Order: sequence, then structure tokens, then C-alpha cells
Amino acid sequence: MRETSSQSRSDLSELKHPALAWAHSARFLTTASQLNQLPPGDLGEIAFVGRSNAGKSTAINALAQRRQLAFASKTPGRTQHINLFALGPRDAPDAYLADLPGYGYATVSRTEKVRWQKVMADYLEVRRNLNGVVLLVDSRLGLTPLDERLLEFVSPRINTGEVKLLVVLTKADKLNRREQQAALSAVQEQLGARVSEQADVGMLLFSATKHQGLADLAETVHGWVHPQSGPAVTPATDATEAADEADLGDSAD
Ligand SMILES: Nc1nc2c(ncn2[C@@H]2O[C@H](COP(=O)(O)OP(=O)(O)O)[C@@H](O)[C@H]2O)c(=O)[nH]1
Ligand SMILES: [Mg+2]
Repeated sequence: MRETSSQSRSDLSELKHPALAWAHSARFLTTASQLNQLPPGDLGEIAFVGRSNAGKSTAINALAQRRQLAFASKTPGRTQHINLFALGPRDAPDAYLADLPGYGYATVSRTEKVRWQKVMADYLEVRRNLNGVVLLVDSRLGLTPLDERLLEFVSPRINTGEVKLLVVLTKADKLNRREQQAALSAVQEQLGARVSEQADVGMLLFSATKHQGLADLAETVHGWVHPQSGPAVTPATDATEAADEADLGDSAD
């Protein structure tokens, strides 16, 4: 298991970062309430999962350097849909990003919980073109039993190395350095107990407000879907400028 090192915000503005430029190409494609509504094919797919309020929408918006790419739901915890985004050149997308339903919202009924579980289990077990899972975890909470449950759905595929896992410890700006290290160690220990040697598992500290871990997140997911390519081709848009413009703190879901 790796801890992906963090780059500072100044690195983002100094470099024209190819993986961030690629992430900036993300655009909404479709919404699905059932697996059979998702596009078929073998374009690599990256799934974003996490508890409600973990910072998933904020992280997706930060990654894409867009204010409102991931929708803010008016009824938190009730969005049981999978939102799919396309990445890469407009006329030839080279990957999908899937925003999966958040979980753990307190007032959700038992029926809805059961439905959520079925959607998630089906997706994580069956979606053939899934390359990797980004699990967003509030750095102050760490992995909760619900996150562990979620991981159980996809563990068999993670343990063979077929699906990669990155645990993103969000809201790191709310912790001091010592607390950040403690959060990393705790998650590392929890994950270490459940992953095999073949598994490709990483974790990183992330802050949307400080752009901490942003370039590393982009690099990691870019690498998952472009395993043998060199550096990404920089699209026409300037990702670093967009990153500075984006207001990353105002999403809610
Ligand atoms: N300080 C801080 N707040 C964050 C960060 N990421 C998300 N938040 C806040 O946490 C709350 C939940 O974020 P949201 O992205 O809607 O979570 P989601 O339910 O997982 O999609 C919002 O009030 C965000 O502004 C972060 O990196 N730092
Ligand atoms: Mg959200």
C-alpha cells in the first residue's frame, strides 16, 4: 500500500499539469438508475464512492476544476442514481467517471438502504470496464463500518488487481500535521488487514480548499485508465487557470 505524496498548490500553477488538464475535460454524459442504462463497451471507468457529506461532489468538482459538475442534490442522500461523466477528447472520450450514490445519510428509509445496497453491489461486482475505485473518506472519521461494507462488494476484484483502489482522506485542512499522519496510519492499518499482495491500493490526504492532493488524485486516476501511455496530451483549455478560478467549497449533496 502506498501513500501518494502531496504537491503544494504552487506546483499546480507553475506546471501545465497533463493529468489535471485531462481531468478538466470531464463533462456530464448520462444518469442511470439501473446498470443496464449505463453505456456498454470497454472504455475504462473510475468510480467515486463515499458516505454522504464525505466531500465526494467537492472532490469531483475540484478534480474537474468545475464549480458544479457533480450536482448538489436538494435532498441529500436521496440521489440513488449513477451519474456518468466522459473524459478525454470531445469526439473520442477515453474514459468515464462514475459518481455513485452517497450512503449513510441518517434519515434514509430501510427500503432505500436496501435499494442502495443492490445498486452498489451490482455495479461494483458486475461493471466489467471498472478500472478503479476512489473511496472518499472524511479524514476526521476514517473508514467507517459502512465504508468497509462498501469495500466488501468490490474486495474480490481489488484483491486480484483487476480493480484499483485509492482512499482519499478529505478535508485534510481541518487537521494539523500530526492528526493527518494519524489518520493515514489508521486507514493504512484497516486496509492492510483486508487487501492481498496483488492489490493496487493507495491513499492520500486531500483538501479541496487548499488543493492538497489534487494533482496526485489526477495523476492516479489518469494512470489507471492510461496504463501504458506516457504523459497526457495537454488539451486546449488551461487546467491550471481553471483550477484557480474554480470555487471549490460551495457544493452540497
Ligand atoms: N474544509 C473543507 N470542507 C470541505 C472539503 N470538501 C468538502 N467540504 C465540505 O463538506 C461538505 C460536504 O461536501 P460534499 O462535497 O457536498 O459531500 P458529498 O455529500 O460527499 O458529495 C460541504 O459543506 C463541503 O463544502 C475540504 O476539502 N475542506
Ligand atoms: Mg455529493
